[in-house]
Amino acid sequence: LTVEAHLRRALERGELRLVYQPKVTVREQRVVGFEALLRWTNPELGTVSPLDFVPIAERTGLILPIGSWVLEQACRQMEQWTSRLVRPVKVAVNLSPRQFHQKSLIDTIRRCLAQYRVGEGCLELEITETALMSREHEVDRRLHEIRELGVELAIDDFGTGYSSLAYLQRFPVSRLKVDRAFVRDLGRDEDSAAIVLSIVNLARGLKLQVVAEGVETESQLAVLREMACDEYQGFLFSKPVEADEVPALLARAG
Ligand code: G
Ligand code: G
Ligand code: MN
Ligand code: NA
Repeated sequence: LTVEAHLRRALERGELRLVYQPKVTVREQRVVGFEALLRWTNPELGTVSPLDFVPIAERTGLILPIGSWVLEQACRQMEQWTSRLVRPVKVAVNLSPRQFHQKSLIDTIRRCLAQYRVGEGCLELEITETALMSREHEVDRRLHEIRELGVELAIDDFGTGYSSLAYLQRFPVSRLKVDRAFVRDLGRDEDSAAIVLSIVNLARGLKLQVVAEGVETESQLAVLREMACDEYQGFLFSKPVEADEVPALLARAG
């Protein structure tokens, strides 16, 4: 069987799951939320990276049922955590470009929010900068539809898409996520530092939160602290963890 054929059956066979990577404040290293990340383990193929299967899912349209499952699974999980914890847990879910434009997306989100107890403003959707670059008018309308449901929006992989900065002013987004390619060379390469600093300053000027991705070392974190970047994700604090490890991570925070 091809990877595509395996992927076609992955959902019904229960081979997909979500793991969660904490988002942490740069200043106090307090956990403020999690990003849900899809994992696929197949009996024949073993563990397949989303870098390999998400593009196949996107091309074949399988990303639509899979993406709906991801949204629902994240909301179900938030409800479970909320019933066990004192404070509600914020979770960000990645949306593929195709999912973002899918007609039924708004109904799917609405159904998830009706079915599960998800704290106010606790669901966030991450959309890549490149997904926002075409069909400006439709994109703008779609972003507003999502915001009207009380769902927050983040621009993922920011800095890689050459999008017009003018859009940022209009789009109802709350966060920019600095692509980890720029973060990787912080402390070693002045150009990367210049780019990250401009994104942080841009975000501050537009009153957006800014999150650095892929922080692996104390020296990268020190540079981000110097720049007054708001939040970070990365192996330095924690790799993505299984759902049942989330309560302990929240306890470690603070
Ligand atoms: O978790 P990891 O770093 O291996 O993810 C690799 C890529 O796969 C990232 O670009 C990430 O955004 C993407 N990805 C992970 N989970 C999902 C998901 O649920 N939906 C979509 N569309 N992309 C995802
Ligand atoms: O594109 P997106 O931001 O959704 O990608 C998230 C991906 O980044 C996940 O697959 C996650 O496993 C990966 N990731 C998270 N933290 C780090 C890190 O510190 N270093 C590296 N190399 N990858 C990371
Ligand atoms: Mn992401
Ligand atoms: Na990203």
